[in-house]
Amino acid sequence: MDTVREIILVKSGGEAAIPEWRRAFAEVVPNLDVRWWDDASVHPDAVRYVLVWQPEPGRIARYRSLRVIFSSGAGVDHITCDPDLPRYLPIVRMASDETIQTVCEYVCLGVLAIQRDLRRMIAAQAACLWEEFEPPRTAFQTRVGIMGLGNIGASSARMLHALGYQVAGWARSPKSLDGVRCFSGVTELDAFLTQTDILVGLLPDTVETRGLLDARRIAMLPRGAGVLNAGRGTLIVMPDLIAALDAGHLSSAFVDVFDPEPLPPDHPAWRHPRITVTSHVAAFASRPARARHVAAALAAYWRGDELPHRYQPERGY
Ligand code: OXD
Repeated sequence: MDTVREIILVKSGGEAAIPEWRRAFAEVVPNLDVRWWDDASVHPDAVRYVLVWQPEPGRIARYRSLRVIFSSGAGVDHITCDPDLPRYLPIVRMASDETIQTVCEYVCLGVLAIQRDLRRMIAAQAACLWEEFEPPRTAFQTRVGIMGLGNIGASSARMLHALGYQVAGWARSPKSLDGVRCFSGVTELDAFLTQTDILVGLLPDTVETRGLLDARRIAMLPRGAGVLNAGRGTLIVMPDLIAALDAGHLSSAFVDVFDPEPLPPDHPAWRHPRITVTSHVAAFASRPARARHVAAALAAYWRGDELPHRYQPERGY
């Protein structure tokens, strides 16, 4: 391993987070010099790595000696949307153990909320109403369909399976996962949707996923189905989702990601009685967990191995 302290610029959590990033990196890669994104004393040619969330367009192109871009989030669209991004640079997705765990927790939270009709319980409390009601079905009788079977989708499938749900999954290309009925490609999407009581969106934003869940596909879900989205907001045509809720075709939705974000204050989703809106909070990883993930990727890079969790432009994630 190189003994020179190589510079990593960090734009994640603001300047106030830098001392914690330094402590976290010192534990796992002590030879890394951790600097704040806007540290004026850093010469651009000295920057070897960046760890970023929503870097300003044009900024990364300034670092001519940059070797690897680390995304501080699970997705990379906040980086690849930069028209000036040098396309040859490798980008590593954040897939820390805590990132995966927290999204899976969110998925279970939302699926349970939809299945047990948590919104109805909250509404009853708000009205001081002692309302006893039965859930229409148990987890054993509920078919959950996960769109996106990467690390997060596969782990979510395992957790949901452990809760008793019948789990299916849909991915771009064929997959095989224990206990999960797998569907793939656009040709199998309709069949997957018709057998899904609660749909879980965990897809990245790509040309192929944009607008995939439109009125026609939402109509393929059985009447009374619920929808959860924790991938990217571009997956769902929101007016179509709202129309399906208003028409009673869908029972409820639990949504963490929107297009655009932040969700504008006048967006109907905020006040819709059947939509739970959360503010892109599904994935959360502590700085030490993210530093460990970066350190493991750097160790592979320094050994000359393939970078793990590398973004593949031809796939779009
Ligand atoms: C993301 C994240 O990429 O929150 O969505 O990590």
